[in-house]
Amino acid sequence: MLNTAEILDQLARRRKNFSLSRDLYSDEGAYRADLEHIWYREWLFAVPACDIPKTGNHATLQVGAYPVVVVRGADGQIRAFHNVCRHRGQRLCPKQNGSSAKLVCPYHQWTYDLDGTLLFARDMGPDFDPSQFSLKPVECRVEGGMVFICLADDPPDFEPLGGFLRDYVGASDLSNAKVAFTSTIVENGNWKLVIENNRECYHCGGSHPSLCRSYSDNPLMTVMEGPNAASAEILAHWDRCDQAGLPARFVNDPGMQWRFARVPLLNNAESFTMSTKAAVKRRMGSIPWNDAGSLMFYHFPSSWHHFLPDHAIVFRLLPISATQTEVTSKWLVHKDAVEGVDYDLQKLTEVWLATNDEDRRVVEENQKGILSPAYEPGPYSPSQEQGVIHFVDWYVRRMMDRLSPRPAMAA
Ligand code: 3BY
Ligand code: FES
Ligand code: FE
Repeated sequence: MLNTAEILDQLARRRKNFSLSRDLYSDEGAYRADLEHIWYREWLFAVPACDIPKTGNHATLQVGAYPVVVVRGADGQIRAFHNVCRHRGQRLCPKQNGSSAKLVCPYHQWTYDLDGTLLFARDMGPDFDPSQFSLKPVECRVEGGMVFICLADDPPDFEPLGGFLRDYVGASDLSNAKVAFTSTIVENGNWKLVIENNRECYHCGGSHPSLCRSYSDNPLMTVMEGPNAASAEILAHWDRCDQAGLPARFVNDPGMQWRFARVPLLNNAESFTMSTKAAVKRRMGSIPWNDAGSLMFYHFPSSWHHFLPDHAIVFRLLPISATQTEVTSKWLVHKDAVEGVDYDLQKLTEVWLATNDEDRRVVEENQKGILSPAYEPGPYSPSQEQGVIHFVDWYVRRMMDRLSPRPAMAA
């Protein structure tokens, strides 16, 4: 297991524009450092707010060692808490999704209000002060209908991401959406391999026959230079969106942690379906046309998303171990769309269920090859894998920043 100095050394010696060392994709020490310095410190996408639409609805997620619960309160507010009972530490809410008027611990029934206050604890004696035993809060922000959490006590600034979420994702009006389907899979690969694979479409032609009916594998769709620099087709799409007041132009974090861009699909395809036509009769939000393309949003380290005219798909990854990653996908549709009438669930989900499984296999084979003593880091394609380079550069910068010894404070 690598120690901090050895991890720093591998990060410092990595060859620019090449894949990382085997250890950084598989070693237990490197994995623990990723948790400590990335996963426990960054904002993480948790769920779309419409996953918990009503008071008492909650959703859980496991971030490394930390179980977290996200709850909709009686005031409509969404809050996040450590999902750990303040009595003897039972995991409070065991299910991925649940609903209850109060949060009741399954062990000895300590009962918490939806705002985390301890309301009731049986037979705790006259000196017991329940106000000392509220659930521990987790930082939580909701913008554009997307819930983000951060485990750090001093989270990084959420702006300007929040403003772009309001504008770009706001156009899909997730407050009037519902979750039509959730899929959770485990990929036997390091979380960084899952992101790297997502950040390029060099593999799409060879791996994704159904996605390639509607999604162009032209790397210009995935990597852009700026709001006024893209292919003629994308620029024309942005002009058209501008005229309709639909946020579309490429915008990115200078540090490349996140990016938004609305891109056209292939040959005027409407949606990620086998027919390339819309899967849902009712459009979401204020999107004016069926061929408005996909608003692609990614945010390191934990999510990428597609917002289409007729539905949206949000993807969340969470590390499970050095070589295992959970990927949860949720398909969102207008809240009044009726399954079997306005959409067919199979037609809505089949392309990305297949794509996720194809990506799982790619990632698992990638991990197996990397575990070989014969593996050595290989070069990324400058035209096809620019998005991967952005991610790896972001990761290495963050880790080196946070792992580097700080000069001692003056006494
Ligand atoms: O879903 C995505 O965002 C990425 C973009 C390129 C490959 N993959 C389909
Ligand atoms: Fe929760 Fe005992 S551990 S009530
Ligand atoms: Fe893929």
